Amino acid sequence: MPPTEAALQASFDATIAHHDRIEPRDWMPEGYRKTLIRQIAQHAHSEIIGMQPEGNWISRAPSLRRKAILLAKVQDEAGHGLYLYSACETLGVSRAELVELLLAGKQKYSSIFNYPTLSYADVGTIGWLVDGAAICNQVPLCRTSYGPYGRAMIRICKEESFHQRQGYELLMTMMRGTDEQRAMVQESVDRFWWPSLMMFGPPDDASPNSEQSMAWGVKRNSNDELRQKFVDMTVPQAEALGVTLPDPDLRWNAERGHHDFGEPDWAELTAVIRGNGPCNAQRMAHRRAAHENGAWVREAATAFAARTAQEAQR
Ligand code: BYC
Repeated sequence: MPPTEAALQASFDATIAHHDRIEPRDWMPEGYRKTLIRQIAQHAHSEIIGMQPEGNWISRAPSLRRKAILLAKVQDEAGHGLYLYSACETLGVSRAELVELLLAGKQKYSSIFNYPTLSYADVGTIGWLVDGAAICNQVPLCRTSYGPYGRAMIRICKEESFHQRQGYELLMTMMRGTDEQRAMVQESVDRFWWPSLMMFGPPDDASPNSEQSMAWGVKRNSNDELRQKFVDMTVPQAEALGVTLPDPDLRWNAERGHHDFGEPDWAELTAVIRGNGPCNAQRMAHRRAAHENGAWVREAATAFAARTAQEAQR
């Protein structure tokens, strides 16, 4: 006799309680599957759309060395998108469907990629702050309860750490340069600081998904916990770099053992998520055009696979 739904649920609950992994063929509640598809797809789309702001500078890199580093980083992001789409496909949805959902505006991508990159210093700042925030958020996801997602995150995190370091090294080099270069770095940090804090999502009391996602072990920490960790990690790095973080309320709180910091503009995050950030329309138009221009590659690959299969049968 097949196990009852209650027995399946009990076995799922026990796996979660033991911090063991759920694997693709295991029974899982529909809500868990939907939450994973939502989060992993959003993450995959973020990696792919995240290639645009930095890709914008590949042809204008200031040296061969910088160009090689930036090319490698942007290619890594394409790879991250592919690992994540593959992890998501194990949940019974195809990559083509996920891309359609993104293009139809039914799935999201990270707010951070809706801000423009105005100078080469932004390549460094994205590495330092955006990849730094990504690492804070993603290292705990290596222990997420869904096996394929956790395993994809391990590899992604290793590469993110190279991304963070190349950004910091670029900014450090610029800070050792001319007054003009130092001013470029400060101006870039001023623009990216608050949007980086928003990457962690809304505050815990306004985060509709956190409670259930944490109960399922999909998320291991709350949005505010990770935001605090990021601020604590970044302040000494900013001091070593010689830049000021644009927050007058930022100070060490000895009692809490953490830095206090100002409130991000949550109305701005909501607007950007709803599609009204500075670059949303541009990012989606570019993504749509790339998808349409790549149609012949998908068709050719499908035809080739069909012919190879036919020949193998013969
Ligand atoms: N931007 O209940 P909440 C990268 C949405 S890639 C847009 O707290 P949750 C990189 C949220 O989806 C970085 N939307 O949600 C790549 C939800 O809407 P839905 C991407 C956001 O899921 C290239 C609603 O707001 N990282 O690092 O519990 C180059 C309510 O939020 C944002 C990931 O995707 C946002 N910032 O927590 C360089 C990490 N924040 O879906 C770097 C994996 C919230 O209900 N994802 N929303 O319609 C996560 O850890 C979680 O999904 C989040 C949000 C912490 C982002």
